[in-house]
Amino acid sequence: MRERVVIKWGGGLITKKDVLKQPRLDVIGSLADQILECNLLGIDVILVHGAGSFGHLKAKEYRLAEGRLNPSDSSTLGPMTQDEAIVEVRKDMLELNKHIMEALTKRDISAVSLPPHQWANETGADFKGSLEHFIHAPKGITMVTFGDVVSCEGDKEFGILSGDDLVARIAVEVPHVKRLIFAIGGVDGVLAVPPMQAGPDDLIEVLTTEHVFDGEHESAIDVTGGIGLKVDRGFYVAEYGIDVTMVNGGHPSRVLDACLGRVVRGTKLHPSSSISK
Ligand code: IP8
Repeated sequence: MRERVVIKWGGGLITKKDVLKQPRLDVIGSLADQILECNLLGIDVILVHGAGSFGHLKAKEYRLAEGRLNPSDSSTLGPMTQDEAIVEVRKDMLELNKHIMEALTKRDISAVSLPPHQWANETGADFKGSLEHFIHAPKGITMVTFGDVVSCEGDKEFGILSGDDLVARIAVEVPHVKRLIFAIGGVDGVLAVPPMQAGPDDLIEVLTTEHVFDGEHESAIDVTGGIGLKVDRGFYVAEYGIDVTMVNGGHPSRVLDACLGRVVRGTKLHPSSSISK
């Protein structure tokens, strides 16, 4: 059986996060080159991408992560209803996903996209939905999915399923996954101090659960959990003996090195205990 890696492309890496629906096509192209390299070296990739400005801005405006609001709260939102906003955010995410699928197919990478609103429900690390298509993906096929608006049980009705939750279940439940790589934008990994104050020595190269790190989260933009959620889900995965590394995706060769298990500038997550997969 070929080795598998799960890669999360952060939304802040592949889009301009503060400008509505602006993809970084050059970055997406270079990251797609690294997936091709992985395939040529005999590694199958499961790719999960974040939302960036294709998801978070409207999801924030219409408070989609909170689920269905009562009528008095929803009258304070923008001109659309929450239902219209769900349709728009799903459409926008499909548009971002299309850019990614185009970059992959342009490089002759055979890729299949599985939008979560079609197969997943509930939010958080124990979201529901069968991973059979990921498990049974034929050799050489890159399976792709992404953060999305999904249905939820009960009064909540809907919520935001983050790509960070998707990678956690996928890495643990799909057999033969050796590594999980978070390719993030703007930083080399997890930093000990806020990015604006950080120098090269402030990168935490090996992160343990005891570490104090700068978990600055752009809650004005993000509806999901920022670096803190990645670290949390990363430790969950690392406990199953899977290598988890965060690298600066602005240096695509680091993503490839991390996928191959080479020593790379970034943050490796060191679990406190281990569970067999
Ligand atoms: O960027 C969020 O996914 P993430 C998905 O992976 C939406 O956390 C639609 C905001």
